[in-house]
Amino acid sequence: MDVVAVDTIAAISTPPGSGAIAVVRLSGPRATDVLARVAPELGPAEPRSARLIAIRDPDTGELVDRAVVVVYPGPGSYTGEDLVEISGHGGWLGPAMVMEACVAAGARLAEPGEFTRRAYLNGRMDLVQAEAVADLIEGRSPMLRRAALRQLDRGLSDQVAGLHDALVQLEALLVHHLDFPEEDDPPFPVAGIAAEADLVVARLRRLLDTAPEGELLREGALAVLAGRPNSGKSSLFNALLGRDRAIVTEVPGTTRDAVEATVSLGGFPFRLVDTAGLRDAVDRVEQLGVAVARRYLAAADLVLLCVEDRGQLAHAELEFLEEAGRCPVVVVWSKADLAGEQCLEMPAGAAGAVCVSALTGQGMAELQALLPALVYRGLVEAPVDAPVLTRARHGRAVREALEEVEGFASALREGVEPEVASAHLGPAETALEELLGVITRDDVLDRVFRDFCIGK
Ligand SMILES: Nc1nc2c(ncn2[C@@H]2O[C@H](COP(=O)(O)OP(=O)(O)OP(=O)(O)O)[C@@H](O)[C@H]2O)c(=O)[nH]1
Ligand SMILES: [Mg+2]
Repeated sequence: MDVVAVDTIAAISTPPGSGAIAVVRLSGPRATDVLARVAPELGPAEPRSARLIAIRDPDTGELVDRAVVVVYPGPGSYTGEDLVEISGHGGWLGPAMVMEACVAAGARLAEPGEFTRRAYLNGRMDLVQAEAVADLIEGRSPMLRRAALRQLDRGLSDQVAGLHDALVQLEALLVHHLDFPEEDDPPFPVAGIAAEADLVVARLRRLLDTAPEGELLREGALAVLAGRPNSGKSSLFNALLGRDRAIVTEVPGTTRDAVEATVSLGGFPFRLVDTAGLRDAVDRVEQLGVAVARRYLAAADLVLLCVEDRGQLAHAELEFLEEAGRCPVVVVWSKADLAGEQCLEMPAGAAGAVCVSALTGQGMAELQALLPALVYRGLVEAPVDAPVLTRARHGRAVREALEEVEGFASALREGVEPEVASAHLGPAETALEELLGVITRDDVLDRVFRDFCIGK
């Protein structure tokens, strides 16, 4: 655990640059002292009420800015400590000067995420909620934001805490069983305890099932456009993005390098990649492009195979579908405006097939609805507020708990002494406690807060 925070920290909490307002935040035991030094005319400040006041250099008394200040006394503040917000004029210089004044008055520069880290250390939120704060700031898709807001509201925390309670309850049943005099029938036969454990296993598994898609929610699913040269990949790429990002020409082999852009489809994040048309290129640059395309394809979460020809699928395309197994491949019958309604049936091995015209927009809505359904399956169907595991850390902890409880249930069934079987429950509880940050090592904390911006 961290040592008790004694420093008073300061940071500019708004993004740098021109803007109407910039907020400098102070937190720590001396926050109000620092404020008194940079705002000498303030006098005693009423908690949580806004005052317009001159901000001055504490050494020279020179006017630095006029700002609105609010004092949030601990322990009811965001950080749990005395917290001050100084909302001054935005811009390149002003906020930095207010910040300098605060440092001259005794505050030190905050590290990334240090405000939220203090909130966590002071019990204002658990680790899962702190992570949600980071996702709210960084998240670029509506669905991640929704999951993060729900997580901040303790959605995931409550679920994990509930599972932890269930484990404690299992232990209690076991103790009750062991305490019972041998001559009587125990109220909780071992088989009954094993059945209770199965229920916990099922709950843990349901939660763990959200992990692969939940993690994609943070990173964006890698959707790669592939197909023969001139099949309309770049046109589709642009149509999905809603802007002309990739070059389109009638010359086969136009795209040579991979072009990547992020886009939100149905609220779900995708990293869309346009690639060089797959063929045995003679041109050296194009050959390299094809190699890059293949690397992307190997890592893809989803492939959009653009096919212009309504005749037979080419050998390479068929081969491609056969190899696909690892991730879903959607066949996009491209240039539908030229081909009319003549779309083929879904080829074997494809996860879907849609007739699309990047030119007229025909089929685009259908395609845009299909893609999230293929990649984010469970999340698309799940109730809006269902908690989601969005980080590898979450998945590891829940998997560990799951394996231990499974071990517990099967040990009981195999006739292992209940005292011995119960050794599985401790580690399962610990895994969930670590997930919530009830017990946490500093290196885990460092990793969680490393990605925060300064001032949060
Ligand atoms: N009529 C019509 N033409 C299209 C459509 N999509 C693409 N095209 C045309 O087809 C040609 C090739 O389009 P691109 O999008 O560059 O195809 P590509 O697959 O990226 O080609 P490469 O990068 O060379 O592999 C261009 O002349 C486009 O204008 C469409 O939906 N309808
Ligand atoms: Mg192209």
